[in-house]
Amino acid sequence: MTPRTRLFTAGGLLAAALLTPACRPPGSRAAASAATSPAAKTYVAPGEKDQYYLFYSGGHSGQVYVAGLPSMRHIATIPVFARYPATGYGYDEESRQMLGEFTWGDMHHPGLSQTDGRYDGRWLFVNDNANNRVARIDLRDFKTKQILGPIPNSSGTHGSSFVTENSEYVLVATRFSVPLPKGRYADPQRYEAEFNGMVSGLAVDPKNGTLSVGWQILTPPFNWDLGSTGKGPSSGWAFWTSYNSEMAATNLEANATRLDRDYAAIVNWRAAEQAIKDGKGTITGGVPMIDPGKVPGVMYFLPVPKSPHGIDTDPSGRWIVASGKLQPVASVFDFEKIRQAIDRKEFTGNVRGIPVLSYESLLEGDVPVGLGPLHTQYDGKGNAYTSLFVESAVAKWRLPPWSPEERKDLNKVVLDKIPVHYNIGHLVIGGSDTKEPYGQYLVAMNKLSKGRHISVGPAQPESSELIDITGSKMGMLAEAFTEPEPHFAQILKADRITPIEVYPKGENHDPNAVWSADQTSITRTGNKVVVKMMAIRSKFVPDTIEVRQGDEITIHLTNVEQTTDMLHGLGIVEHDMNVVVDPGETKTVRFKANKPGVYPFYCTNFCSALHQEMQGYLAVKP
Ligand code: K7E
Ligand code: CUA
Repeated sequence: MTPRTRLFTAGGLLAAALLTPACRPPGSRAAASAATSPAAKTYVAPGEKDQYYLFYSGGHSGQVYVAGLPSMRHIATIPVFARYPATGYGYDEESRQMLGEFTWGDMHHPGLSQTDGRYDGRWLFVNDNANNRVARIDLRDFKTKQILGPIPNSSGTHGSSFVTENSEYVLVATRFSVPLPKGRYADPQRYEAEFNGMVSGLAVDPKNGTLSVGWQILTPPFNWDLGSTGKGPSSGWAFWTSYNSEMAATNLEANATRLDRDYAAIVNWRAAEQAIKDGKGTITGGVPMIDPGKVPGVMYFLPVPKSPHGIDTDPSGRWIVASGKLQPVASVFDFEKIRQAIDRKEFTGNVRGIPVLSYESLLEGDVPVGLGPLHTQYDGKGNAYTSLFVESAVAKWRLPPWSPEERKDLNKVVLDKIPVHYNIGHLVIGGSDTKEPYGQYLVAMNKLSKGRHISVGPAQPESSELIDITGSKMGMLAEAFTEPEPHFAQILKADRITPIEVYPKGENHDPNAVWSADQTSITRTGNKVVVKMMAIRSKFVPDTIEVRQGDEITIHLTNVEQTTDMLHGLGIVEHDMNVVVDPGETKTVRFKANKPGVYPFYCTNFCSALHQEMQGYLAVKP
């Protein structure tokens, strides 16, 4: 069924329910056509599937959550920066090595890979603000494949993950500044002189998505905030806002709000790439770095409203919208004018040799959107949607060109406002950061839910609300509760990707994989014991492992199933160990048999009628 007929059918079912007299308050107007009721628009009947993926960040849980739209149902968790026993992530050798010494991450902004300015469905990149890392999830199997970092010279990788038009780079800017290279001590009193921020271009291998540090650009110690990449006329450029142009080191609440404006960075990333090729960088912390005060053409500063958060490029690539939390406006800049000013060298001054552009002459207009504007998204039909943190609302407004009359009073281009619950941070429209937004749904990601749910005690969830943006007025459709903390999200059309559900046996190149009982083995070399084990409904082979206390044990576990949804786990009692193997997958675990005794192991994924019988013993002789 096409989505339309599916919704219509669902609507028909709902209509029947809604028309039951008991469900309708006395005196209410006849129910609007059920097909257009909010419930019908989000109803995905049992057995039916959602139209879109919503990939939202799990904040300081370190994970990505996957929900379906329009149902808002949570479908999967993709562990990235923290252990996750549900999928055995962080227990096997490969994922343990990826996690390294860290047990958590603070994920903020997922970014989908792009080809020609459109989502290509290959990878999802995510950042870790706490431990300065960026990770790549492969959408072929929804698994984390790489964690890059801690990135050299980079502290607080909040201003990422912004993907360029053809996934040449994932761009990253630092929230914090530190003395460089990292590990060097300097008195925080000497912040302005000794501390620096950084913009990094992480190169993406076009074949397999592998990330590496391509180049870095040294910046003054401003606190870089959100950013976006260019397209069309702004192709090859990227933008970030910042706070703390005062370069204060303490009590930022007061000390970083003294001046009238902060700076946005306008970065020509193609010029940065070229400068490195031309040998204009210096190697710092092992990676090539450019000082933009000495290499002209790489970075410019544009004054923007005070304490801005988001800066978002529209789908045409011409309009750049920055919002200052402390001013009730969204400032619109015309990139074509910015480009002309740069070409004509129309600068009002410089900061550490980095040219400053003129706010007044480049501003297209300050749109009075409301209180506490943070982020802006686009529907591809000329409209912009800005989240209002203080006002707990989303404002819909129209991008330029504006008539002379509208220019006189830009209230005229503010078209609609809808309340959200409560204190919205990010908002997302599918494809807003591409050339072709889907323009059907907007998800408001609210920071507080304040008891709009049955009580769960003091630790309350966040709330996310689904808003219909197909009409002239926005329509509230549904609300879902999410764990801390969905900072940002990406929406992808479900039919854009076809993930695999079984790892084909032919693609398993692990030399320790075993596919039948006669290939399994237990081999001892000195005090090292290597077990090649297979899991199949409903047994482990071998199911008894005899070792001596102090032995180092390596288990290569292969799930020989080639059937979808047939997972097995291996949990070892009192050994803090659990791995899960998907069909056709081999994973390796390594541990020391420190304690004498007999320890049962068992399958942790309910796999069959005899799942409970899927168990064995690790026998450790003293
Ligand atoms: Cu929560 Cu983008 Cu990190 Cu805004 S951030 S609200
Ligand atoms: Cu295998 Cu349960």
